[in-house]
Amino acid sequence: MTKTLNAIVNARLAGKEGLHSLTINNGLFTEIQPQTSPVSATDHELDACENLVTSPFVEPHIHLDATLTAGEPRWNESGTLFEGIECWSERKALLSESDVTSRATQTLKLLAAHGVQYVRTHVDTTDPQLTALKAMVKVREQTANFIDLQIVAFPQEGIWSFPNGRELMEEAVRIGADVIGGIPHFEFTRDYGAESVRWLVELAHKNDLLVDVHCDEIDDPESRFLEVLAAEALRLDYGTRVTASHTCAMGSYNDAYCSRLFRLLKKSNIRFLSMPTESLHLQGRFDSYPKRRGITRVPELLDAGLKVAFGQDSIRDPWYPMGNGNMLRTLDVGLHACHMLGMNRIERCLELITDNGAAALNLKNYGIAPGQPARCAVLQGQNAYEVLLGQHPVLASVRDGNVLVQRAAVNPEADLLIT
Ligand code: 17E
Ligand code: FE2
Repeated sequence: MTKTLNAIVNARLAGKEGLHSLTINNGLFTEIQPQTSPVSATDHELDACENLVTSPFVEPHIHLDATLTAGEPRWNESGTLFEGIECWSERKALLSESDVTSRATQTLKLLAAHGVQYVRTHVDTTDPQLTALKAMVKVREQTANFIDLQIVAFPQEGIWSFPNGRELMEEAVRIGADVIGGIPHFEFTRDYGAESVRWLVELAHKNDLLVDVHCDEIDDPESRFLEVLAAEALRLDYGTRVTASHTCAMGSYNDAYCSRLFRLLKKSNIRFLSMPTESLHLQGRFDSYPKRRGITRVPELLDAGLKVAFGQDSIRDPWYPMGNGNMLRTLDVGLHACHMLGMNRIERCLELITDNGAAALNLKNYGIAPGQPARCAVLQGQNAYEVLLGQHPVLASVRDGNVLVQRAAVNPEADLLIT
C-alpha cells in the first residue's frame, strides 16, 4: 500500500538556511515554508528529521539490456571494453524478451530503492531481431509508476561496421526509441566513425529525438569524434538535446588541442556524461605505469559552464562486475578520480547526480518548487558533505506525493562497544 502525503516537514534544502515544510496537494508541491523550529509529523506527513531533501536522483547512463549478466557465458578477465563487447555478443545470442524484461525490471527496482526516479538506458540495436529493444519498450510502460525511462537506440557493434546497421537504427526509431546513440570509436575506420556521427545526428533531428553517443570511450588521444558531434550539434542548433557520453579520450588529449576544442564545446552547449567507476575499470588497460585514469575533464567542463553528470553505466554485466544501484558510491569515486574534493566542489556535488543529469535527459518539471510534481529524495545527512561522507541509502523517495521507498536511518555509532 502506498502512503500518500500532504506534506514533508523538517526538511533541509540546498541553498536555504534552516528547516522547511513542503506542502503537497494532488501530487504537486504547493508551498515551501520556512519553519522556526522542528515540528512533529502527522499521519499524512513525512518527517525528514532535519535531513537534506533533494530532487530524485537521475541515472543518465546505464545498459539495462546487459545488466545482471556478469559471468554469462564467461567472465571478462582482461577487463577491457573490447573483451566486454565480445562476451556480450555471446550473451546477446541467448536473449529472450522475458530474460531482458526480468533483469531490467529488477535493476530498475534496485535503482528506485536508491532514490532514482529517472533513467536513460542504452539498448543494443546490433541484433537483427531487436529482441532487447522490443522488450525495453514494454518495460518502459510497465515501470512508469516508479521510473521515467528513456531508451537509447545504441549500436554496440557499430552503425557502419555492422550488417544493416542503419536499417536497424531506423527500425528502433519506429519501435519507440527516445534517443539516438552511436559508437564512432568502435567503427572500423575514422571515416566510418565520422560518417556515423553525422548520420545519427540527422536521424535524431529529423525525428525530433535526443542524441546520446558513446563518444571516444578509449585512451587514444587521436580519437576525436567529439569535435564531429559538437560541430553537428552546433550546425543544427541542437546542442541542448545532444549528449556526449564517456569522452575518455579527452583525458589523453593535449592541452593545445583541448583549448581549441573547448571553444567549440562551449558554442555547441552539448551535455556530458561521465561514468567514473566504469572508466577506472575499463580504461588504462593498455598502459604500463604511469597508468591513466581514462576519465574525461570533468572539472574543466564544469568550469567552462557545461553540464556534466555521472552515471553508473553497468550493474554486474560483461563490462563491470560491481554495482549496487547507489549513486552516492559513483559520485564518491568520481570526485576522487577527478580531483574534485575541494569544498567548493563538494558543496555542489549532488548536482552531478541530480540537476545535471536532468539537463542531459531534457527533463521537464524537474526540481523542488511550488507547482512542480512532488518528487524528491530524503538523504541521510544535513548537507551534501555529510551525505557524501555517509553514502547511506536514501531514507525516502517520494513520487507525485506517494512514498515509494522508506527506510530507517543508519546510526554509525550503534553497536560500537569500545570504551
Ligand atoms: N558498451 C560500451 O560500448 N561501453 C560500455 N561502457 C558499456 C557497454 C557498459
Ligand atoms: Fe555505456
